[in-house]
Amino acid sequence: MKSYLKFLLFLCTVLLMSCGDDKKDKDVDRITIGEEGTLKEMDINEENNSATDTTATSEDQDVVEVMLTGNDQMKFNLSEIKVKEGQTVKLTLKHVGQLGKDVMGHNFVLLKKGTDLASFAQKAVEFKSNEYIPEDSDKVITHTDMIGGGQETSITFKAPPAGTYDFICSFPGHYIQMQGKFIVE
Ligand SMILES: [Cu+2]
Repeated sequence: MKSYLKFLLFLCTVLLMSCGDDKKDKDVDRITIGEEGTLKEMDINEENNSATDTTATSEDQDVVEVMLTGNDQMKFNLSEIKVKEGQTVKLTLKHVGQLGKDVMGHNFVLLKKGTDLASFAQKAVEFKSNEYIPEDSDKVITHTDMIGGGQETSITFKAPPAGTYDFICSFPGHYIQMQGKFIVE
């Protein structure tokens, strides 16, 4: 009887031990898989992030595209344009109205800091032959052509030093409604 009991005890112990070992092995396996999985996911994420960053660097920091529209109601779609210092700005002006250039012409004129808009616009009226850009003005940083309904025009220029500038449409009377801030950060 005693040896039979001992044998039972031995069996139980072996069974318990092996059960315990199985559990441990499984746990260990799971942890390993989990860690590997996590590591892989992290690696993939890091690769994706760095790839996105690289793309953002080449596109967003070097060249920025701005789409500005003007309509028959004498309105720009943007009252504020934000770019970063050193960026190359590709600005497209689109006239989404139907009226002609002679009655509802629009342009984009970027003015130097501190330009008095009223006096600049007043002067611009005298320069119809030059699409309302004063030829002798030192206030203009850059400007587009004057366009009419259905037309569009683009200019590419380097963003001026950080600061806040004004942009207007210099067609007679338009600057009152058609003006905005060009912010270089
Ligand atoms: Cu205009």
